[in-house]
Amino acid sequence: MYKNALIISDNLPLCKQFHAIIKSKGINATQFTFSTSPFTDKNSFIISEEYPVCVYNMKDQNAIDEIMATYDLIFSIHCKQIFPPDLVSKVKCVNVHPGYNPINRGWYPQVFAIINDYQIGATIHEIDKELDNGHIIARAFVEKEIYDTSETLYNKVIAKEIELLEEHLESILANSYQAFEPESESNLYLKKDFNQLLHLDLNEVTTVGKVIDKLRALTHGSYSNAYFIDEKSGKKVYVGIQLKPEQYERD
Ligand code: 0FX
Repeated sequence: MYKNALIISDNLPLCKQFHAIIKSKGINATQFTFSTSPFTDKNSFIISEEYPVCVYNMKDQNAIDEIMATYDLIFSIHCKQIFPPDLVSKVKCVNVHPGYNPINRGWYPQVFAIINDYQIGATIHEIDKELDNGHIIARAFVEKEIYDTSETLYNKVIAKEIELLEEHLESILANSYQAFEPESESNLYLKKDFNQLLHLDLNEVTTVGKVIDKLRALTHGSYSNAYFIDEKSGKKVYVGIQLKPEQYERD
């Protein structure tokens, strides 16, 4: 049984869910510490009174040394920092990934799943020296619909991540799970690949289907993603899409 687990994250809602799972299962053989990256304001990252949040910068060797000396298990729950090789080879590090590995490795998986018509889901895996690549502890698909946007699909993936955590947390803490190697066929997208999608070329010749797919892949709540340039002002004009499947009423 791992005794001292560190959770490092830049995603507050997910950490709150993680905290709720610990509470609901009454786990007390493992001590948990929550932390963020320097990217996130720790003062607004409030989980509960009993869990003060610290900050770890993975580029700071002193922080890495402290982590290695203190914790025997680390969870990355949407942590925006890359874990250094030294850390992942010495301490068990587990990542909760919003994609189905190895189909959806990397950044904003649901965006690329819509654009490329890949299946998608969620994965809990061990961290190795490559991105979203380690042995798989648990994974599951979600249903992707032709009317999903990035946001609606993301919400299904997050719900699946929470389901997987609920199901597998105890076996991870007890180190009693069976992990397996991911298949070799994989897709990896980075932040720069997402950024390259954003500028819409008004003269591009394509199909209506591809335009709809691109716009729904880039429609996510209030984020300003896809844009074209207004030639008159030189300003960006942001574009989103609304998809409304017909509601059937049975006689
Ligand atoms: O925390 P997270 O959901 O996850 C992201 C990556 O997708 C994941 O692969 C990585 N392991 C993790 C560290 O970071 O990211 P987020 O809360 O910044 O964004 C959530 C969704 O919001 C994202 O999937 C797409 C959408 N989004 C986000 C931003 C910042 C946009 O559509 N536009 C944006 O500018």
